[in-house]
Amino acid sequence: AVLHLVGAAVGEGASDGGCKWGAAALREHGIAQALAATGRTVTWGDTVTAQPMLATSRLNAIEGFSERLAGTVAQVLRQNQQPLVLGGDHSCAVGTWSAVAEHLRPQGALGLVWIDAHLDAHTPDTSDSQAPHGMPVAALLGHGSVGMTDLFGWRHKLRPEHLVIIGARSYEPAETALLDSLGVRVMFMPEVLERGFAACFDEARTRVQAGTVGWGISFDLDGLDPRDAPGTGTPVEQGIRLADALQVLAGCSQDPQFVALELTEYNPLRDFGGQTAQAATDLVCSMLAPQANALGLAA
Ligand code: DIR
Ligand code: MN
Ligand code: MN
Ligand code: MN
Repeated sequence: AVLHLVGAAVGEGASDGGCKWGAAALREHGIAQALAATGRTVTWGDTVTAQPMLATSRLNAIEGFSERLAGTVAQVLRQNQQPLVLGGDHSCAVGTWSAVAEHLRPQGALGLVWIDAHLDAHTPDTSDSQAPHGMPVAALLGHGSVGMTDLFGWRHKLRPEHLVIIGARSYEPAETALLDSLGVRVMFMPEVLERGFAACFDEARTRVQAGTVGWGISFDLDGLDPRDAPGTGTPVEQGIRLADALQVLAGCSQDPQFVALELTEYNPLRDFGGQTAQAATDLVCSMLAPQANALGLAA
């Protein structure tokens, strides 16, 4: 399918707004050309921009943005193209995956692998920071503000058994409490280090494919080790190594059930020398390449 890049220019969901410029910086870095060089047909769509000036609060700004991003992604899917959403802070996941769930709904359920140092499972009631980028997992599971949970007029875009989180190592008790109560499978970083990312991703993919009609990956760049990707909104030590991710995720989009990819939390203001832009570019090329080893050889 044609790969359709959608810029999600949102930084208002995080305390440091630098991620708002992430998609534009990746574009400047040449992410589309790199993807085309793997053999994919690539097109750039509109960039969806959060408009805080029109909103009554930060949450309200993200709600309005989510709805517009969801509309854009839904349209890409209706054209039978494959969305690659480029963040932006991770609050963009609400719009992206609500649209994918809406698109799949007539056929069945959505599966999602969530790679992140964080759990992003707060609601406005539990979050100390009140930062919406800490809330998208909860919202997709049906918990949080109605403006984030009920896009397209329905709730529970994601069933707990269709979600796996990999790489978590920074979170609050309210988040684990919610995810525990729902029975979400979380692979915390100690498990990833012990079993290896390959075994973890394999299990995650099997789980999100079971009982679903389509699946995707939401990749928060802070899931990677800061030695490999320092240019993110909130880096946390001891993450997934880039070399492992490149190898394990290579060609994952070739699965006929793979619907969409989202890459978030790239912060160009913290990316000195472009190391993280290159890591992000290599990562999406590996995942979206039409042949499994197109990038694996270079990695
Ligand atoms: C923290 C940090 N749990 C919060 N969250 C995220 O503010 O809710 N950082 N997602 O990237
Ligand atoms: Mn995140
Ligand atoms: Mn994160
Ligand atoms: Mn985040």
